[in-house]
Order: sequence, then C-alpha cells, then structure tokens
Amino acid sequence: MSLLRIEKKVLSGKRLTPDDALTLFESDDIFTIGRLANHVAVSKNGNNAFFIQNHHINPTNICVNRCTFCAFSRSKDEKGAYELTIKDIINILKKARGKRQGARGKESKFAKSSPIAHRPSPMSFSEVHIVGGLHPDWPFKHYLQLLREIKNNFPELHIKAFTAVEIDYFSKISGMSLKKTLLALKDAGLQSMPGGGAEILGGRIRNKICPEKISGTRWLKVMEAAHGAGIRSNATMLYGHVEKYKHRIEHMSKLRDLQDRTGGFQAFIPLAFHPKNTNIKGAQYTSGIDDLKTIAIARLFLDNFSHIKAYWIMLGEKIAQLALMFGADDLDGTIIEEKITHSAGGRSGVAMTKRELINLIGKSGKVAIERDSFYNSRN
Ligand code: V47
Ligand code: SF4
Repeated sequence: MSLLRIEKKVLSGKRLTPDDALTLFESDDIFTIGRLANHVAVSKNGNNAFFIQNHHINPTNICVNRCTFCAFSRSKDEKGAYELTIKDIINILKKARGKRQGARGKESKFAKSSPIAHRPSPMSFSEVHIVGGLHPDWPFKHYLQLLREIKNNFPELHIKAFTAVEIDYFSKISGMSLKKTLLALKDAGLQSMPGGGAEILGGRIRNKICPEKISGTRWLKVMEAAHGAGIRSNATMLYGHVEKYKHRIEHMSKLRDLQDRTGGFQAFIPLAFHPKNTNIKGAQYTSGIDDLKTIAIARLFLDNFSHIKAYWIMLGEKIAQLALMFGADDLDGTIIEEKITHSAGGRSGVAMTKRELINLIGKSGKVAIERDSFYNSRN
C-alpha cells in the first residue's frame, strides 16, 4: 500500500491513527518510513542527538516475579543470585568516579575505531540509573537509605531509579499508598524514573510473558501517580518475542493517551528482545529492519513524546547509530556496567566512553549533545 496518504498527514502535523501505524508496520518501504521519522525528529530536536554519561547499577537479581523473558533474575537460593549492599554500591560509584575513561575491561568495539585520540580522561557521569529485582526480604526503608547514602556521598549525581513495577512493590511492602511511597522516595533523593517494566501493556501478551508482573493498567497508574508527584519518567516497550504488530500499536496508544494527560514522559525506548537463557520458546533475536522500523514508527506515532531513545546496549552500536537517521534522537549513555541484556545474550559492549558516543553520533551526520537527565545540554 502506498504511504503517500500517511506522508501527507505527517508533513501537515496530523496525528497518526492505530490503522496508520499498522500500515507502516506492514510496509517494506523502510526508507520512506525512516525519512518521515527523521523529518519529525528534526522538527522536534533539530539535527541533534543526545547522550548522557551515566552508570547503571542493579542492586540485586533476586526477584519474586521471574518473568519468562528475563535471564537476569534468580530465585533467592539459586546459583548466580546476588545482593549488593549499600556500601558495595557506594564503593562501585566511588571506584568508577576515580577511574580513567578507556581504562576498563570489556569495552565497545568502537573504542578502537574512534578517530579521536584515545587519551584517558576522568569519568564524570552525571546520572546513576538503578533498577533491580523484587527482593523478597528487603524492607522499604532499605531503598530509602540507599537513595540517601548516594545523595550524601554524591550530592551532584542525579538519581534515576526504580521501574513502575518496583514502585508498586514498595507500596505493597510498605503498606503505603502509591502517592506516599513516591513522595517518600522523592524526599530521600529520587529525581526521575526509568521506563522499564512496561513490556507489552496489553493483557493477553502480558499474561503470557510475565504473568506475575503488575498489569498494564497498574503500570500506567503508577506512572500517572509519579508524574502527579512531580517525578518524570521514561516509557519502554519490549518487542520481538511473542507479540504482533497490533500489540505494539495498542501499547503505544496507551502511552500516548497517558502522555496527553500528564506530559510526564521524557523518552520512549523500544527494547529489542534478547532470547538467550530465557523461557520464551523458539524466540530469536530481532532483525535490524524490525529495529529500525519500530524506532521510526514510534517517532511517527508518539507525537507527544519529545525523545525516542535508541538504547545501544540492546540494538548494538551499529543499528543504534543507524536509528539516529530513522527518528531516534538519543543513544542513552556510557552505562559502564550492563547485566540485564548481557544475561540474555547481549552482543554489544557493556560500556562506551564519551568519545566513542560522540564519534558514533558524529558519523551519523547528527550533532552530539551531552545532556543531563532532563535533556538540558551539558556541552
Ligand atoms: O523492564 C528484560 C527488559 C527492562 C530482557 O528508562 C529485556 O532510560 C531484552 O527498562 N531482552 C529493564 N530486554 C531495562 C530498562 C531500561 C534500559 C535502559 C534505559 C532505560 C530508561 C530503561 O529490560 C525490563 C525489560 O523490559 N528486559 N529481559 C531481554 N531478555
Ligand atoms: Fe524481575 Fe524485572 Fe526480571 Fe521480571 S524483568 S523477573 S520483574 S527483574
């Protein structure tokens, strides 16, 4: 089917319908889809592509949910289960601060191809991103203490932490309302939330891939409460497992509706499913075409989201770079340590330096902007 009708809508700034999105997903014309998505990205963010210097921390992989797609989680006494103490986390951050860039273990392959001289410089990450399993024994006050200790030790570090799934769990274990839970976390130092746990919001697929997880409706409720409490967040979508295009579109429609009401989402992040060591039978890695199409259609459909993130850890460095020409305007960051994707067969590096990110972005024809956690430039 010709995309001309959709092209006219996009160029005149009209909102796309779910049927339009389905037409795009069913089309093989990824060049037209990419060109239109890039047009929208440029109209929202100029020719810029953002990155952030951040550090990921996963305090524990012990989780009561055990989603079928998750190769990261363990039960309490299972081999490979781990728990980081608050002291461990502070030490990890202190150590990372002291290190020189380019002096780490397994780095991105782009380390070697960067034309910019690879001179180590001190790491100055501005954000810590914390997500973990739903631990059966840790009390709510443990998480408050973690936030406080991080803030005490690193007052300038932005804390982006806890998925909507974790927030719901905290509300259950503390016996407090969502609002009170969120305000207590904010008071202890929480500044924004990542977009994880959204998976596919629609019930049929969600019950198949993560039957123990909170419902899609509850995930949206938590995000609405967070935005109401002045905590901005991201939204993700896990794609490429058992869902069909219609489920992705339904998922994005729900996000678009909530964003119309709250305006609290900063970025949308399609997460490419990784199949290794998971319990999703017969699943495969996503294709590069599907990755690019999904990014581009997200950019076209989610007209009320300012940013579409190409999370390079899950897409791989090269597809993430191409995604910048297909509607994405953000590559995420330095990450430094990644466990969730790499437990499931992640094939990217686990860290990139600022130089590598700038190089990757520059070669896509975009202007690299180092951002803070609210997309203000740090250049
Ligand atoms: O919710 C779990 C996903 C998410 C697999 O907000 C998997 O800036 C692929 O949400 N294959 C956590 N994905 C990560 C996340 C995230 C990452 C980066 C940036 C931001 C942000 C958020 O990881 C989970 C789940 O959807 N996940 N297992 C897997 N096998
Ligand atoms: Fe637990 Fe999150 Fe993994 Fe599900 S995806 S098992 S909630 S850590």
